[in-house]
Amino acid sequence: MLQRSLVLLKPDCVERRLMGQIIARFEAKGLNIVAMKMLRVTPEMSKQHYAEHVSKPFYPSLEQFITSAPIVAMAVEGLDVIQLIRDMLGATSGLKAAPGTIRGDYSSSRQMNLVHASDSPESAERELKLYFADTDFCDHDLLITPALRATDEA
Ligand code: FUP
Repeated sequence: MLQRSLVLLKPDCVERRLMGQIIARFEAKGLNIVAMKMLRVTPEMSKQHYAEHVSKPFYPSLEQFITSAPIVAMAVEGLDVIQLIRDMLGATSGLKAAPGTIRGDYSSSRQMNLVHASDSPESAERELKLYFADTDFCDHDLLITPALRATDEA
């Protein structure tokens, strides 16, 4: 099924100048970036984004981190892309993520794990609204789509 996922390149990714390498992995996989912006997450946005974690002991440190420097937010489109990107990221902690995954290759931290991606269609819908207005999306069919998959796969 064609889906969209919210992907965030977190402050550690921006600071470490890994944005290009990580975006390149999504592009090389054949995924379609349909919205993208750099922004600073505010404490209010952090509490909305991480609503399920706000009462947890690690939340203050997580908020301090996610608001510490700019991030890049992207809407990434593709077939079954929500689970696909989660698989590309690997386990939450870079110490546990398998080699070959983004976190497994570039992160050695549980908090500074470089990239966020939505974990379900419901999360994706909620999170995309937090970062993007309807007018931010640039809908376009890539000319190379016929080279990426068969027509009956869509
Ligand atoms: P994920 O869905 O893989 O991004 O991970 P979670 O929703 O479980 O956690 C959200 C963020 O909180 C993660 F990016 C890492 C951070 N975190 C901590 O900093 N400490 C913890 O003990 C657990 C998670």
